[in-house]
Order: sequence, then C-alpha cells, then structure tokens
Amino acid sequence: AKDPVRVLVTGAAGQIGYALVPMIARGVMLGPDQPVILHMLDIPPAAEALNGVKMELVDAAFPLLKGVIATTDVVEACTGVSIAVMVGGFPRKEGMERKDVMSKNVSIYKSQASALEQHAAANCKVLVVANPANTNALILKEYAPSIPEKNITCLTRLDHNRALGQISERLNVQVSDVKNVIIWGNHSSTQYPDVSHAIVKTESGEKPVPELVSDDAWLRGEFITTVQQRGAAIIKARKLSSALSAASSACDHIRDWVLGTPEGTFVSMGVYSDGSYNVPAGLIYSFPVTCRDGQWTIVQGLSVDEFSRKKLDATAAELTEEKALAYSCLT
Ligand code: NAX
Repeated sequence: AKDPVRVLVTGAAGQIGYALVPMIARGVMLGPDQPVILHMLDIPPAAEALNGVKMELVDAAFPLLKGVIATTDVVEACTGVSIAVMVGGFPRKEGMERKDVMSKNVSIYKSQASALEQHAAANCKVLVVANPANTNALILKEYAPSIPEKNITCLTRLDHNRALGQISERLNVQVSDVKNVIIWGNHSSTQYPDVSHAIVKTESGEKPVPELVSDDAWLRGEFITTVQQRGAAIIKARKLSSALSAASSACDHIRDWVLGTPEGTFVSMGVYSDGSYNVPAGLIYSFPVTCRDGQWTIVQGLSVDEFSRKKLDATAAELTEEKALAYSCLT
C-alpha cells in the first residue's frame, strides 16, 4: 500500500473547503489508491466550525483518510505537507477599497509562504484558489524563495471547465468530448477564454470547435462574456459564490499536475510566466499546459491571431497593475 500524502487545505471551514475536503478524502484529487492525511487550517473565529468539519470527516468513515488535523496554527498546518491548496483569504466586502483587500491578502500570503517554505515537504506543490488568485500566488512565490517557482500555481481550471461546459451546451455534445479550450491570463473578468484550438470528438474524428460552432460573433462575444461573468451569475442565483465547481476544479488541477494530462489534451493553469507568447515574465498567468511526471509545461507554438493578441495583452496589463498594487502593500 502507498504511504499517505499530507494535503493542506487553508480556509477549510469555508464554503469551498466544505465541498473540497470530502472530495480529497474520497480520492478524487490524488486517485482511488492514494491514502491521504488532511491538514485543515482556518482562523480562530472559525475554529469551532472547523472542528465540526473534522467531526463530519470522521463520521463519513472514508477508507482512504488516514488522519485529520484541524488547526488554527499555521506551522502545524504546513508541517510535512506535499500538496497545499490555499483557499483561505480575505474577501472583498461592500465599500472596501481594492488596495485594502489587497493589503490584507498580501500579509496573509506572505506569512503562509514562510510557513510553507520552512515546514512543508520538499517539492511541495501549491495551488492558490483564494482571490486575487494570480497575485496571491505571486506573493507566495516571492516569500517562499526555496520552493521551486514551478511548484506555485493558481486556479483557472474552473474557468477552463466553464468554457468546456458552454461549448458542450452550445453544440449539444458531451462535455467529455470537448477539449483544448484555453484560459489566458488573470482569474478575473479580463481572462480570455479562447476556443481557437479547441476540438470536439465526433464519430467522424476530431473537429475544430470554431468550424462546428461556425458563429464567430458568438465565439468572440457572448461565449467569452458568459465564461468571464459566470462567477457573478452563480452568486446571483445561489446568493453564494461557486463552491462545488471550484472544489471539483481544484481536484482536476492537482490530479492532472500530479498524475499527468492525457495524450493530446491540454488544460489551463496559472503558472509563473517565462515570457512564452510574449506574456511578460514574472507574472502568474494562465497558460495552456500539459503535465507529465509531476511537471507542467506550457504548450508552445499555438497560433495567436490579432483578436486574441489584444485579449492576451489586456489581461497581462491588468496583472502587471495588480502586481504593482501588491508590491505597494509590502512594507
Ligand atoms: P469563504 O468565505 O466561505 O471561506 C474562506 C475561509 O477562509 C473562511 O473560513 C475564513 O475564515 C478563512 N480564512 C480567512 N483568512 C484566513 C487565513 N489567514 N488563514 C486561513 N484561513 C483563512 O469563501 P469561499 O467561498 O470558500 O471562497 C474562498 C476563496 O476562493 C475566496 O477568496 C474566493 O474569492 C475564491 N474563489 C476562487 C475561485 C477560482 O477559480 N480561483 C473560484 C471560487 C472562489 O470565488
């Protein structure tokens, strides 16, 4: 039998945490033969609720779950973890300035970076979910210099999956037959959902999505805005933000990263830019990637037309500005 893997979930008493921890305990993230020990972190006001989540995990009697730590101590939470899913953060409240929210998150991600750097397992893989996800991940990277930069990522897989879902509904095909959409850039409303290279599996082979949809106005208009605004639409309908889809996508992100993407399939991940596609280096930017042997690689050589170029640049500009704002919060 395999040794258990320690998985950290921060903000585990929150909505996404509540959906995510049972998925991890069931093997959705690391596979049905991989035992896990869950490390759940939250802040003192949520300590009692966090303990309630722990009680439910015990009650669910998950065969793969070999232990649960529920704590408000960041060092205890980070010790020995090989996977860290950072869901905890400071939410933007009505009337708050962007700079104030940024400043709270910068200080959270700065201190959690140090704890991970000092106490996590060597080669720990980090996924930042909490918003502003790309910039929180960048701060974490800056303050955990001994963690390889390739190990620090942010979640845009939910946006990717939303794009697959929209194409599948539009074409009336199974979502599992659609692949290779791309989310470029920031996990914000400037993200660019791109189907230029997406394909659908049909009885007569693989077909390009733009050819099957054959409606450029929709692909360059409503499709993009629907994916960009989907989070807001969920809040409007549920009076709460996306949780089960965020949790499921976080599992997809880690699973593909650790276990690999299928041959011929790429997925979207927010990763440290090396300047590919003329995206400024030094941003955490969502790119199309393939994964193998626990490492992601940016897919190279995809054509980028003029329409796409503008969108890639606009979301990069927003990230550059966010980065400057985050740095201005550092003291
Ligand atoms: P909740 O407010 O339900 O939960 C957040 C939890 O984090 C709370 O329990 C809170 O006590 C805890 N927390 C706050 N500060 C902490 C700290 N310093 N250390 C540890 N825990 C801390 O929010 P939820 O709906 O679960 O969303 C969590 C985050 O995910 C938010 O930042 C949200 O904006 C972000 N999202 C990101 C998505 C993505 O695709 N990247 C999509 C879903 C989601 O909107």
